[in-house]
Amino acid sequence: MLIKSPPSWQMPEREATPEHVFLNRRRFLGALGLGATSLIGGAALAAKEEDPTADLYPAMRNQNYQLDRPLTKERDAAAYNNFYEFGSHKRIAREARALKIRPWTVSFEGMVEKERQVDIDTLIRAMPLEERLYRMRCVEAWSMAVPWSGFPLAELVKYAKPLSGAKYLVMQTFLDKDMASGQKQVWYPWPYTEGLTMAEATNELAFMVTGVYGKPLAKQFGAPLRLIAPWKYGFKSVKSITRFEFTDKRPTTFWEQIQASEYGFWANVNPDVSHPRWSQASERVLGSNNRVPTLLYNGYGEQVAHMYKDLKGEKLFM
Ligand SMILES: Nc1nc2c(c(=O)[nH]1)N[C@H]1C(S)=C(S)[C@@H](COP(=O)(O)O)O[C@H]1N2
Ligand SMILES: [Mo]
Repeated sequence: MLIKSPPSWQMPEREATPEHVFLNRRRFLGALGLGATSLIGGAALAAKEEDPTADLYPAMRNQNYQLDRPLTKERDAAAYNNFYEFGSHKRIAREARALKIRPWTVSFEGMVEKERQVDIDTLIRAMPLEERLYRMRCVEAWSMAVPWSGFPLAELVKYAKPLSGAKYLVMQTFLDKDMASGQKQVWYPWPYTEGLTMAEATNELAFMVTGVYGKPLAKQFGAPLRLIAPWKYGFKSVKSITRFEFTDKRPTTFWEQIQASEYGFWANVNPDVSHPRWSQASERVLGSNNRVPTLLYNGYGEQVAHMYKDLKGEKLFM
């Protein structure tokens, strides 16, 4: 694969987000009399207006998922996002307003009893919505703690009726380069593709997200449907999903195709396994300059470590 320029998030965070870019933008917004917050507020409002499931939020919080740190403020989490379909920088909320989230169809394909498509609102209303507080750790060594709303991925797997031979669940983002200008960058292997083993997909922590901060998902977070696998680096948590495929072959995922030696299939969080170009020992908490130690499996070992016990010769932490 020909790579014209390395994706910015392959660099350590301080290089990926040079301070001057951020400051210039702040100054620009200041000159317009706009704070970053008013832009974000606008994006969140737009998502809400268009969303026919808005009445489902806030969903009831599931108290089994507690945090060891304060929640990240909405304005911090909503103003610092990776969504390469709309550009390779972090202030993606504005560009992501081009994402059209209705009508939205999701397909179930491959090794299922019967392939079919379902409208997103029918799917969401068929699922048991709840709210969970999760930590989320990006491979770039920043993190946040967020109240996601959604339903267990295991419920979607049940709904899709996979055949017993299925070993992996592949999840893909939409493909529409007229809507998402980042997809005109032909050196990326669009559409964004991710995958989990069936054991991972049906693990209690794997969560299909439809909302955040007590509202339908704002577009920059990957509306209307995205994965959160909180024990893995953030790039596994694919946004704006349109296609689920059950298969017995392990998929090659988006970042794995770009740079397999740095972003593998498993990508479980581990402070002791460095990225080839930076340490993973600690993380910057969004909205502060605090660094905190990174935890094995992002602190979710009790729920997930058993899945990897007998896997030999796999790069589980890359
Ligand atoms: N389709 C798609 N999904 C994606 C990405 C992306 O660029 N496109 N970025 C990933 C990365 S690197 C991270 S860290 C998380 C960021 O999620 P957030 O913006 O909600 O924090 O989304 C992941 N899912
Ligand atoms: Mo990431």
